[in-house]
Amino acid sequence: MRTTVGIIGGGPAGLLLARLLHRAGIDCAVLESRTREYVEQRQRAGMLEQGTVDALREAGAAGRLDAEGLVHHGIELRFAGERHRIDFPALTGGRTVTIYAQTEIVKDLIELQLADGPPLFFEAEALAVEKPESERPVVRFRHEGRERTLTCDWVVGCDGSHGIARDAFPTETSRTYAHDYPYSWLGILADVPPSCDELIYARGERGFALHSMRSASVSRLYLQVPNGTDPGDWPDERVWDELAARFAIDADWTLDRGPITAKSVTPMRSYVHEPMRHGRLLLAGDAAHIVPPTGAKGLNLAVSDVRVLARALTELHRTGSARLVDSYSESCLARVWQATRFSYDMTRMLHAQPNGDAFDQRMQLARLRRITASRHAAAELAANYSGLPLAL
Ligand code: RFL
Ligand code: PHB
Repeated sequence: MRTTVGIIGGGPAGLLLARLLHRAGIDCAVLESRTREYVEQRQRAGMLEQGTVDALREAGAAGRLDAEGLVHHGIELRFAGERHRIDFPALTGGRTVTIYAQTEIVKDLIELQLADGPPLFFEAEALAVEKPESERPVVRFRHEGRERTLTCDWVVGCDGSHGIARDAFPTETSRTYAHDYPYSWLGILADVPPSCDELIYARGERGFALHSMRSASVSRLYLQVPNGTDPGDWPDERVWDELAARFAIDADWTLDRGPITAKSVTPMRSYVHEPMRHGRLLLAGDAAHIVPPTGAKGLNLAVSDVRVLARALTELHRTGSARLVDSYSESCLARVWQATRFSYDMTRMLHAQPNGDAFDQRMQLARLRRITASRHAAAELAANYSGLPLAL
């Protein structure tokens, strides 16, 4: 098989890139190792920056997002028995964020892709990228029990944190930076209307909790738990009791309970792979970087990478200029490190340190009090959360 841009991975990064290239008249193909059902059900992100919504609109993939997405104007911070609202439009000159599940973005993009191309192969597992330094890099993959090859002008690794594209980067010129946090998140989906209009980030001695949502009738909630936690040790009653205790604030507020339909544990990690390009192989999304979910940045970063990359490949295709392809890694990494810093700061400020000392706790409270007391500090949080501008 032969294509111009071979894309490994049919998550949000790979699917959106395929859409943007297709609209620019660039030939591409997507290889996805899992089944369609699996990728459409994988529960993950939900909070979209304005730039992510704009990118999906540009790709012609925002019909349902515009109809069903929930526009949010702020978040609530809860700590030390207090609640404080961070008002995004007032602090950022009008920016908002939107709640729309990653599962729905993936469904929308797959439907478009299967309707009018480019080709998307499920259960097509990439095994290796060969000759990335050459003019014609090759992806070796397994599909329907046979080993096959896809010869490309460019290969893009959108194959997530466990992908294989990174393995084709030479160790001498690659560097990885990683940080593991001493806690995980237990996430649940529940068939119950959210107990709040906006997301609540709650810090307390029992640990962090987050109240998010998927729709007017489905809630998404998270609890900080120790690494290695087995979801089986958390029967529904225990989850709700713990959430209620962590969000408890005053008699006016109660957490509504309902049937839990999904439960899973995710470890928290920061990871950056530099550079994001080697020869004719480029990385985008979780394949190149992971952030802990506290700042809601992972999916948004993946979309930003893909926007920059689609513009770069389009310019190359139309004018022959490799200027934007050459600056791709550097321009993405500047934004990636800012999101890595913000996610790290939010995570450290809101989670209980296992065996944390009293000094750590006072530092967390001092940070939170600075944000709630100073318009300047709140504006800094709002600017990062709602999304820093995309430098192109
Ligand atoms: P994905 O979504 O992991 O997709 C990669 C795809 O590549 C496929 N693949 C392969 N295909 C072929 N051959 C191979 N050898 C392959 N190896 C892998 C995989 O099957 C998969 O389909 O990466 P992508 O596209 O870069 O997207 C990144 C996002 O999924 C991720 O950053 C976010 O989900 C992170 N995240 C959040 N991000 C936000 O912006 N806002 C949020 O509110 C938010 N909340 C979250 C999150 C992630 C979470 N978890 C579970 C990690 C909440 C959670 C709990
Ligand atoms: C979610 O809705 O899944 C979500 C929202 C905000 C976060 C993380 C996850 O910070």
